[in-house]
Amino acid sequence: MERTFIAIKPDGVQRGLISEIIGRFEKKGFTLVGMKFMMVSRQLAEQHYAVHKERPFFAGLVDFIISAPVVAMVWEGDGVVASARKIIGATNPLTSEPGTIRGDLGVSIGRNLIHGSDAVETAQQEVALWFKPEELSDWKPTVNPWLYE
Ligand code: DAT
Ligand code: MG
Repeated sequence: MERTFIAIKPDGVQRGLISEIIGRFEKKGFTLVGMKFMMVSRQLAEQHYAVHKERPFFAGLVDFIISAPVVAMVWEGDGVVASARKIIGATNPLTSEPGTIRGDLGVSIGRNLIHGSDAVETAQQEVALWFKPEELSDWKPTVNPWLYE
């Protein structure tokens, strides 16, 4: 089944929003298959955001991501990559729709609370970058027949 990489950024952790954010994915019906609370090394942050390395905000973004712990997670479910992006909302919280995580909880682009992989292929790369295979649990919630026909 499809998997995506989700990370609660340092602002979400510092603001006490971990349970609020995790709860949205849990209540939706997606399955948590990996999670760790961690300080991110500069090397990992630079690798994760390598696609943005020429952008003017890159240095500040990396400094921000390593400034406090993050909650790194892998979530599983049918269509989870695109659905998680919808749950997260547009990059700038001021324009994210109400009802999304960023739209409900944030006010600025550099403090937008959460990362989510943007495509199935990116998700596979990010899961592999952040997690060893043995850190992921293959399990099927007993509630699944009530979520999937
Ligand atoms: P997203 O996180 O929605 O996938 P992105 O991949 O374009 O957005 O950018 C990665 C992160 O970089 C984003 O979550 C916040 C930061 N960022 C993006 N554009 C920015 C900008 N113009 N100024 C400051 N930070 C920015
Ligand atoms: Mg992105």
